[in-house]
Amino acid sequence: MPITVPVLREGVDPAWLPPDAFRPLGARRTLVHGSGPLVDTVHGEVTYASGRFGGEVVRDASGTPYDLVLRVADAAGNPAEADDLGDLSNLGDVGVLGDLGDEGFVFERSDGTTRVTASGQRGLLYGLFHVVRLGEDAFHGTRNREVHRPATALRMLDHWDNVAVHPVMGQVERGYAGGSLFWQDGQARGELERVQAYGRLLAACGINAVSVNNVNVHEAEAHLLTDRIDEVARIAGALRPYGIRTHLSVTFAAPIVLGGLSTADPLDESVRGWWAEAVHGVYSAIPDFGGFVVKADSEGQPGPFTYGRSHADGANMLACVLAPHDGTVHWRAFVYDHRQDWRDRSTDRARAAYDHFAPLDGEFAANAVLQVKHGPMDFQVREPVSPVLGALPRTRVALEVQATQEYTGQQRHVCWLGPMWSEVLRFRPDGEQGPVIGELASGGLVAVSNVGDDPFWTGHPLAQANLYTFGRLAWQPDADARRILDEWIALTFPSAPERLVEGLRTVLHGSWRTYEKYTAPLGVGFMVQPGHHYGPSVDGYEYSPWGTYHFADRDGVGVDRSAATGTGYAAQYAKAWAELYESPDSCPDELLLFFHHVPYGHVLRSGETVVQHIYDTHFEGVEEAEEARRVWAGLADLVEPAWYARVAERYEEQVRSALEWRDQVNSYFLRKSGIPDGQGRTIY
Ligand code: GCW
Repeated sequence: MPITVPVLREGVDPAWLPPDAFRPLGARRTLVHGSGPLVDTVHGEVTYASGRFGGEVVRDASGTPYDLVLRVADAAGNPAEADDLGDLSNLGDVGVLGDLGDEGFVFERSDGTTRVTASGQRGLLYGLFHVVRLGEDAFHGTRNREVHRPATALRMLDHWDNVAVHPVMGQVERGYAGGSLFWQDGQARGELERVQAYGRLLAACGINAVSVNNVNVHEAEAHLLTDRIDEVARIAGALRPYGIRTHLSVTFAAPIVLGGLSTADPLDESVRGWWAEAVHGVYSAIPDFGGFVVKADSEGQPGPFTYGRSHADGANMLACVLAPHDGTVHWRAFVYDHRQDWRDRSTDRARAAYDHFAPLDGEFAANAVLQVKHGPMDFQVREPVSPVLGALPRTRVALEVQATQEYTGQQRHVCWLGPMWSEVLRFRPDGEQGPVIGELASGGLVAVSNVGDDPFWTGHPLAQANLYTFGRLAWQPDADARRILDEWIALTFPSAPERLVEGLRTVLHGSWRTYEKYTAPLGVGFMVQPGHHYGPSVDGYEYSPWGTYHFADRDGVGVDRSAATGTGYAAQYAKAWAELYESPDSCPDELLLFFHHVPYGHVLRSGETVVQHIYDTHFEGVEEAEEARRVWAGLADLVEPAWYARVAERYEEQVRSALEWRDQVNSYFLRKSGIPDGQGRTIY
């Protein structure tokens, strides 16, 4: 039976799956071949599109020709059932299908027929969305066989959603798109059609896993693991038809909080027994459950340190009870001292994850994944790539990025993060040789979701591009981010005139660098308002316990992280990078203040002094934001009014906020340094 494609309530934006994106497919005659629940999903999608655009869907191979054949075949290239598809000779190559795995597919076109052949049902689903992405191009000419398969098996979104509204963090911690898609009034939503539609959007960009609750696990969320697992099961049921496995964040103290035990010591037999029992319950309710996400010994969350145990002990205990069920534990590496004394210059938060985890390489179980933030601090607009990602060759490592724009404009500013993520994924920890991060992240790619129950999903409609880009980069980490953006534009705005396509590219392509220009300079980070992290406050975190300092004084600014005179962080990299970062002369400009404390008159590699660079980029950043606002205004006639208006309204706020950033940062450095702007512009 085909599934029923989820229908969005009036006013909810279809994002990158507007009905028109299915027009080319929906006008054709399609054979869907194979069986199983995800084939039913594919069948449902084609039925829906055909019903809308006058095509036809056929389930049994009878009669030819077809415009499109979507089929699941076995590893030998044979269709799942004997039939007379008549074109198997052209599949031939046994090896290819054998390598496809459950998620890959072969795409080809000859003799007027387009064929997607997968060896697993998930592959068929991704093949279907490949056809949707190609649009009319999928149905013309001849195409040699292309093999598509994801670089990594786990492409995940973590939701920091609270079940009950948190007094400080609200419903979604660091969420800028309304309430939770999953939880409302302290429980799982009764109506889950939108969750299913979310799964559909995610499948269309290649995401296959979702964690449904905050890694800061409060009382209500803790119970999801045991007595409230049926609520999670309902959500999992809504995501499953689109090939998405559900994961849960759990508290390390669960045996105490939920089980009434006196300890959560990972080496204690009763603790292990309690977890095994709990996990058994989870899999009884959700047989394809993905696993746990754990934030332990971090920002107040409990962890193995309490019992004098290592993080490998903690992760492995959970891995062990999950293993019989094919589950995975995602253990976060975000462990640092958040109660630091700002007077203490010997402690460097940037060092913490490496210092904690590098020595544990080789100790983690096969189904334990170490989940590492892309930078050593915390999702700043510019950070070096975390040295942890290259330091544990015998550990499965996952890369974690933030699609939610906590430090990058909170979905009030346009900040397309594709170029930043690409830079991280292409980074070679060993220098010239060796694998890139995109290859090293064998444990998967994870983004903190930027989605909520807002009608546009992401608050700022243009932030949809971040979610889409993440999914596609997770599938293919070396893909060109700009090509992904073009795909997003083509899907979101089918048959968009060139002026719209160009306008969207213009406002998105450079938006990350624009944001960087008017906020914290040269990799120094933070300078945000404490707590909510929106808007400028240059000294907001300067005397805080969070380990986030810039050390500006009358002579200079920046953090000395060199091995020779600083915290030694630079030495956590392999030789090539360690040497490059060690000296202010070779350190890349954009990271200079992350690695060095330099005088304001220090001349950058660009030839400009540090203070003049700060002034110039802050003026430029505001000009670029104003220019983007102007470009957007010129697209008013081409974009649906509500969409247009939401973006236009956010541009007003972005420009206001950028000005505030510019003037506070520039005034601060003028007052500290006493060095006037070389161009004589007004600084307050
Ligand atoms: O970026 C910081 C956020 C916290 C978050 C933490 C983390 C969920 O400010 O809100 O907590 O990172 O990644 O655990």
